[in-house]
Amino acid sequence: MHFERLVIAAYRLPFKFTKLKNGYKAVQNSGGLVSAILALSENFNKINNQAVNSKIVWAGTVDNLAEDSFSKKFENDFFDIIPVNIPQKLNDLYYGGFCNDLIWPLFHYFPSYSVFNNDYFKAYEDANVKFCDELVKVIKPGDFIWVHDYQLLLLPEMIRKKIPDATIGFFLHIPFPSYEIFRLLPRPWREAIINGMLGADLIGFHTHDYTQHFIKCVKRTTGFECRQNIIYTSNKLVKADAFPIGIDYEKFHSACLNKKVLNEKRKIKEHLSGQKLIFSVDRLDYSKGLLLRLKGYETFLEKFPKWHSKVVFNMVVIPSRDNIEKYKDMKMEIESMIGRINGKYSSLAWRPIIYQYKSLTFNELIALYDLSDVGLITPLRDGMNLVAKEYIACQIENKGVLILSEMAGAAAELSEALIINPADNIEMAEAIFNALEMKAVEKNTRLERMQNRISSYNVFAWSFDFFNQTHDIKEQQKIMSVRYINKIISDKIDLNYQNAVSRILFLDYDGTLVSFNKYPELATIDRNTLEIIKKLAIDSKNQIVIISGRDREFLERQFKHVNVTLVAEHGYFIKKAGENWEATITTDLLWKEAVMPILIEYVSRCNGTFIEEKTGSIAWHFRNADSDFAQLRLHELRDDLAEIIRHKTDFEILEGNKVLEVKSGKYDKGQAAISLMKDLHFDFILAAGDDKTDEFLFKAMPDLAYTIRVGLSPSLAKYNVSNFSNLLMLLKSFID
Ligand code: GDG
Repeated sequence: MHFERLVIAAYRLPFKFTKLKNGYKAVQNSGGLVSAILALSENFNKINNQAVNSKIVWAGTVDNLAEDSFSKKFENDFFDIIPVNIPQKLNDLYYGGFCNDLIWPLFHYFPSYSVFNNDYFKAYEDANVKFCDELVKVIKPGDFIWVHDYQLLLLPEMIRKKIPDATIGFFLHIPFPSYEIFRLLPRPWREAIINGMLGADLIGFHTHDYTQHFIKCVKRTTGFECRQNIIYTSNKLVKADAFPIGIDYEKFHSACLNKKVLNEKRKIKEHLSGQKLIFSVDRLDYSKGLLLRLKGYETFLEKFPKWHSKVVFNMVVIPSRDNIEKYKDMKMEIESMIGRINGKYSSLAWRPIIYQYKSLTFNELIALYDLSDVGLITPLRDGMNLVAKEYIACQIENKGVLILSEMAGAAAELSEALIINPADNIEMAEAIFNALEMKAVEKNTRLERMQNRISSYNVFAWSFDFFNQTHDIKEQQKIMSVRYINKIISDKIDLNYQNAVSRILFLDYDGTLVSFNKYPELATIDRNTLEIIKKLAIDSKNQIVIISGRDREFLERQFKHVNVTLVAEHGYFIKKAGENWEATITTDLLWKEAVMPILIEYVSRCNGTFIEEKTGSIAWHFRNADSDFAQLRLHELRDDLAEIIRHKTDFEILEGNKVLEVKSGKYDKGQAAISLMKDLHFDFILAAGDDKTDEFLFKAMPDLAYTIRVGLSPSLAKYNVSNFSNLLMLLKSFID
């Protein structure tokens, strides 16, 4: 498979627009993502062996473009630029509102800062639609669409709806929170976000933890099965995985020795006059833990007076959102705390904190990274934190020590840093002391390991990895789709059906003819489906068999007056049309006495589960329980039951869709089906089912049978359909 062109969608375009006399000029920023994308595109062109390099398409918003210029075409040597126009009012509700007043604080574990406003969500949807509208105008077959970050969580699904076979990757740059936080979102928003993201083929996060949180949220929100980071949605496989973003290591490393940086370093050294330097740089934001960092530094000054006059802390805060009350207050608090600490500890010759509220030039930043003895990076939450990696890359002239918060995604990779809890001021104070006192050998060993790691998994390796994994999941989807019933196969089945003179159709009930309901008794058959079954059953060439794990009464109620054969309790009972129920076996059910108390115990040990007792079996349903917790209890329950099976061999365990059933071991759906076909000749056989219990049915079928598994799971069946409505379409085609 070839990806021929890269299409990036991110909230902000990495271009500055300069107004010229007759239009605008777009100047490219030199951020890590831009470099990575350029390298990735080169790789695309190499893989695809293209003579002419195709340009990368980049869609995003711009600040200073006049409205009438949005329809113009902007391009440079590498990019086709698609400016997305989000009118100011909409942007305030979308970006200022849903993104930054809700998702940002919530996903960074500040629920009390989150603002829940219905207008915000509507604006969020509208803005994502605007992105989608612009993108579908330019997307071509063979494109690889890469959507970035929390401003565009709904976009993958929107694109998928318009272009079903598009290749879409999504990467989240901020943390994905645990379900306990995520569930604070109103249910429709939660569902929209999860389904929006699942529109992608591959979903990337910075860490394994964020990936696991996401998977848990998927399970809780949609009920989809997930195995080894693969999510089995109703119509395709989606992979979620960790891709810790890297930096352009060489760019930072080599910059330390460039002339301008050397000049900056000289100026800083003159200013320092031999004092040790602690450095931090962050955007003004509550997630960065600025006040707690000051508290930790103050504790250090208190506990270790020998360092007074010998160390300065250069705290750089990059201006951000300071027109908003919350940020304004935070800035004032920071400045008053700095004033207090400086007031308390300063002397004529020494100020313990040098505070700058401004941006640095690239050269100033590199000089400070290299010269500082301690990098103090202590966010309360951070998706990754690139500053930590850049700091490590820039330790050349003066080898320093990184103190890093365990709450930053980067902590997972930079384990040789001094890892601290940002809320523990004593731990932070001691870490500063240890860093300042650390021997050169230890510093070097720690640095070398971290430098090796981040220089090899750099931003280029990161983007290639993402690209390759997208390719892999696409391949896996292809393998699955070979088994799907497509138009050609369904036409062939239909033709064979029409030509046959004697047919038998075995149809499972739950998940096959009806979708699942929270409570089994509410999963009743709908009128349209029943009409299809009735029409099939009227045809004298047909024998229709409803073959289910349900009890006799339920099936009879659903198919009253319909000319079908009913098989209840997985084959224990059979009722031919117009006849009475018959038991297929005689079995002793004494095992129930031993099993029932165990299942009752598991109902109380796992909230949301319940028992359904039938004549020949007992089922433990866990559809309504927390899926991970239920899985744990399921393992334990299997063990407990295995213990009894060792002594009593007359029952077996059957696992269906979110249900464990204990039944006598002497019958199954396969045997029931065989008994119904005995001594009869059929030239058309179809068997459809959705779970493990139907595998017995598939296994028992002769070669000529069309066996169909509803859903995406691997199966003995010859074919899959993605959901029960696709199966109904096939059945309907027989009578049409
Ligand atoms: C998101 C996630 C995740 C900072 N101050 C100056 C300056 N910077 C540059 C740094 C660094 C970047 O800004 C900040 O790095 P972050 O990691 O905080 O990145 P963000 O884009 O803000 O945040 C974050 C990241 O995405 C990547 O996935 O790590 O967790 O929140 O590159 O060098 N650059 C210059 N002057 C400054 O004053 N020149």
